[in-house]
Amino acid sequence: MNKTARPAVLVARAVFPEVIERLRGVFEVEANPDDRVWSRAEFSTRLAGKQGALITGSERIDAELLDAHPQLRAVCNMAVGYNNIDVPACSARGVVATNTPDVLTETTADFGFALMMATARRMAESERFLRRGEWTKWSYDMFTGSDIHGATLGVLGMGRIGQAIARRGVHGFGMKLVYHNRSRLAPEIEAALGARWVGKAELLEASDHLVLVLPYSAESHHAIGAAELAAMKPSATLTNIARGGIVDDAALAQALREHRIAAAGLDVFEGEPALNPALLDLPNVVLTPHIASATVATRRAMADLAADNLVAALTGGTPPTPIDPGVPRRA
Ligand code: 8YV
Repeated sequence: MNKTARPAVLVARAVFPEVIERLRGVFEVEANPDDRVWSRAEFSTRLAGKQGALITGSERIDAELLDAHPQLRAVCNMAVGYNNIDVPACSARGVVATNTPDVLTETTADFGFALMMATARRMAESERFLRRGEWTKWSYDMFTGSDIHGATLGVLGMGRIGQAIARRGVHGFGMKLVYHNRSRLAPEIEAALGARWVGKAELLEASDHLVLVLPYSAESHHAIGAAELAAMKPSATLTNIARGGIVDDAALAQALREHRIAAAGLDVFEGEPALNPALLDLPNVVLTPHIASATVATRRAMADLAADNLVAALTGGTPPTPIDPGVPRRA
């Protein structure tokens, strides 16, 4: 292929150098080695003349941006969640939008389970206490938490990651499982997990440990707010590894302060990387910076899959993981 005819692509955030090198073998690549989070205006300026973009959750793709860049043919997200992409707007314009499902399922489930356990067993709070030099004696009730084994695990959003967390709870820790999802699991999967589908109200009431794994959308915005928190057991924990905005963080901070639930584990926040300062002052919340998929192997697999999608989309191939498989391509 004539070098000047190679498609031009933008890689919006820093990523494994090997992945950039591979893309340079196929495309003219503009990368972001300093990993600055570009403003929307700068992102748009850099998209000029690009046929494709490898993006992350930090970059928003909407109708206005697509209309400003009619040459754009593919946006490949290095994430399974795609609430940063207006998929119908892409499909309507023949722009292929892709995400990275499957490759992060088990890693993200490991983290969700670990965060739930850290929350229930007060690991972060007790570690801070120890580091402050406050550990002077054993006490029968020092950092007593709640059990995971034998407890009732509640899962809101029973997709791939929800099911992987459920497997850990049921098969590894003998937990009972209740879940709520728009569509029920196939009967054989429900049977294998001993899973009970319940309405959202019953899920809130029954869960000892409630884990949120649903996609963010207008419908799931503040799915957990003051009323939902009030319906939970005072001994319950809440873990959010899905998206900020699914939980009303201000209402959660208040519920934690008033011990209306026991504790929370949060990997995602409304308006992240900023977070509600009220959360920082609370002892009974474990806070992590959106790292549920962050193992070296999984981040590499996500980057490789995003690159596979970009290469296929712009070289006449079939992208492995399109979000909307039916989209006719922009010429
Ligand atoms: C990403 C995620 O790290 O895949 C997702 O949906 O939330 C994370 O795995 C993050 O979105 C960066 O793009």
